[in-house]
Amino acid sequence: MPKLDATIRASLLKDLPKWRETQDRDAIARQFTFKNFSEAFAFMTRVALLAEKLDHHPEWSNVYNKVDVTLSTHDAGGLTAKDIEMAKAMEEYART
Ligand code: H2B
Repeated sequence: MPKLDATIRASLLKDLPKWRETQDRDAIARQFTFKNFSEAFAFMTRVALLAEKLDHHPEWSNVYNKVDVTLSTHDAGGLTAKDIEMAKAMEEYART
């Protein structure tokens, strides 16, 4: 899985306005806020199942109703299409 080239990457990130590019490494990050822990954990459960299916796993932490996520492809040493796919799925899951 190749790292995204700069042009494609910029255009894909336009569709993910709530995600920021991290300063220290080639990754994107976002904090999700839910109503309570139960909603946050339900989100994490759905993401976990997808992560296993895609064999692509988020770096994340949870405190009560907040989930902090960083996405990067470790094998590629940076951002790839898999991270974009995962970010879009997370957006979808957080809405529903
Ligand atoms: N997740 C992420 N975020 N990046 C990877 O490169 C990655 C992964 N690689 N999950 C997978 C697992 C790999 O280590 C296994 C062996 O397929």
